[in-house]
Amino acid sequence: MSRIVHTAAAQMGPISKSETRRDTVKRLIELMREAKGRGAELVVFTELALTTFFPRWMIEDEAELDSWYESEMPGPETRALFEEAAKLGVGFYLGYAELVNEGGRRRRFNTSILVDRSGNIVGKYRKVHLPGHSEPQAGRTHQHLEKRYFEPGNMGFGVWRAFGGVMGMCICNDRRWPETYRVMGLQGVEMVMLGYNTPYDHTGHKDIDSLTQFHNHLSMQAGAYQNSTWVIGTAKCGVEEGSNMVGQSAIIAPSGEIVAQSYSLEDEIITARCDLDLGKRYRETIFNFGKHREPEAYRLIVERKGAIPPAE
Ligand code: CDV
Repeated sequence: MSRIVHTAAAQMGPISKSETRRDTVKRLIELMREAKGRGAELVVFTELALTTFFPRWMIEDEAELDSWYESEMPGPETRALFEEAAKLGVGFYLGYAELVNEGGRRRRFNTSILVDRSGNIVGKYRKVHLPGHSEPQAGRTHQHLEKRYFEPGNMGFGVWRAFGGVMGMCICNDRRWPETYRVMGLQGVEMVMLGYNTPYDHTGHKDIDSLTQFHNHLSMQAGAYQNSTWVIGTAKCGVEEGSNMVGQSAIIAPSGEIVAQSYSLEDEIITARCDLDLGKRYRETIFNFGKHREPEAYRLIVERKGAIPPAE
């Protein structure tokens, strides 16, 4: 049986601070329709796809902060996207800010969901690797306050049987960490979906800003190859409220090769015919984890608290 998933990355250009959820959802629906028209059955939207990237601002008013989060999914403003998905028979990955009452307190997460072709949520992931700071940093043109506005995800890196394969999710900064892919790789993941908002000036070291594009692809291509999985990376990009963010949305095969890439810094659909069986030729040979991984050796190194012996 063929295990082809026609997949689209739905890149978004900037979302302004004043753009309403309703307007943004309209953009997402337009992108979904175009993706369907080009044969896609699964559309990967970006991180925090419903709003501007609000963690670039210091927000002290609680009600104002709450306004950037979703407390139900779907809610009144997002339901149209789910309805359109069911009508078109298209599934999707969507990133958004989640506000939830859990354990008797209000909690905030940077979240993504996987929705099947009937419009039902089949998986949820909460971002583990939160970049940035919890306090504004002096001398920065733009803040990155994810550590202030979100808790680290408490759901681990799950995988879900959907779209005929084993599907996984992560969000933006997670893509730079080998553990992200490996934890899913150990569960047999065949496609990792992720969205990102990546400003060029995120390290504060101007001399390495020019490597931002290189590192974007490097981390996703390495994660794909080393774990025999497809990776679908979708950007929010362009100059959003003065912050210049990288595009380069990409669909990456288990070989590590980029098979589709965006060329603009605007709303743009890219597609690929993703054969989920393609990972097998790596998973069963060079990256046969059962045969070639050496967990005992890794454990010994970790127990020595680092590979480099302390100086005498
Ligand atoms: N939204 C993000 O997680 N952005 C980070 C930047 C700040 C380093 C990223 O990894 O792209």
